[in-house]
Amino acid sequence: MQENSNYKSGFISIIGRPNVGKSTFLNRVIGQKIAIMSDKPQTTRNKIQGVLTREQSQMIFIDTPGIHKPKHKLGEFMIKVSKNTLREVDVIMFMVNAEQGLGKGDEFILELLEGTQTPVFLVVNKIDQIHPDEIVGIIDSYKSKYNFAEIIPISALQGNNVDNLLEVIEKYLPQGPQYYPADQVTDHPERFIISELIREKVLHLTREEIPHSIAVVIDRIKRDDENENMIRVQATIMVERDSQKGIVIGKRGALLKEVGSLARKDIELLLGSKVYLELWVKVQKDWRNKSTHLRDFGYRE
Ligand code: GDP
Ligand code: MG
Ligand code: K
Repeated sequence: MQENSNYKSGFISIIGRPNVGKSTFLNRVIGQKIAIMSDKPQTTRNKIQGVLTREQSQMIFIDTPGIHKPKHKLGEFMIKVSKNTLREVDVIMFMVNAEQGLGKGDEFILELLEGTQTPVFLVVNKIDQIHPDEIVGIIDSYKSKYNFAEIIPISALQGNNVDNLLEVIEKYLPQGPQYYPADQVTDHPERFIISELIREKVLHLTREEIPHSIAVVIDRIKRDDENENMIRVQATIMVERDSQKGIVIGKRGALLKEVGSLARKDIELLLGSKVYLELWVKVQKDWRNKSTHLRDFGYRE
């Protein structure tokens, strides 16, 4: 976890019609590894597409299900999920294709964005395919439909202006911790289950004393260097207040110890290996503001 108080972190939703270049952009900024992730079938859950860790910020790019295929029938539920997600991210990147005009798919998305308080960036991609003089006209056609916070032309394929886009996104992120270790580029299914197991023990052992606003962040899952039959799991229990920290730790650490011992047994069953579990407790104010996403990513409200 980053302790630097100037550190920024937040969620960015990339939306846009198919083939505008969303995956290409993510691959460019995060790396080839996530290509497979983003082509998985859609579910109703928001999922992380990639985590970009920079010197002063961490950007968590998330998928917004239900918004990528506007031609398909979307249930009310999917639309609601999308709208909730869009309301709660820090930046929405609306990506369009400079080669094509504003189409029905774009209009559908702009309708969904209506009334959203979240800043929306118009990202005009594939500028390598057009003459520079054409950019203004393309931008104007979109500008007349929506009040964008920023308008940024890029080429995801060639990399033009992508660094600038990242700089601007960074400006819009709130102060926050580095949620993910720097070497983690995508989410890990086991991570979610492990965080749930730990959280469940905390809630069980503290009963009513701790509201459900605790969250568990898995900092690391790693095979032990010396003993290959042992997996080391490091996790941080995030609480909102100092008083809650005291409750979770317990008298002389007794409660935390019990949480660790019960959770470790479950994690050993899950991973089929001996586990060494290290737990920390950290106070993170305003945690709940981000709870909706975090719930989907293994940090539950
Ligand atoms: P997605 O459906 O929005 O994820 O789009 P993809 O990232 O899969 O890109 C669709 C196609 O557009 C691919 O063939 C990409 O190589 C191409 N593409 C993406 N970005 C650019 C760009 O900036 N310039 C050009 N010329 N092609 C691009
Ligand atoms: Mg894609
Ligand atoms: K937010």
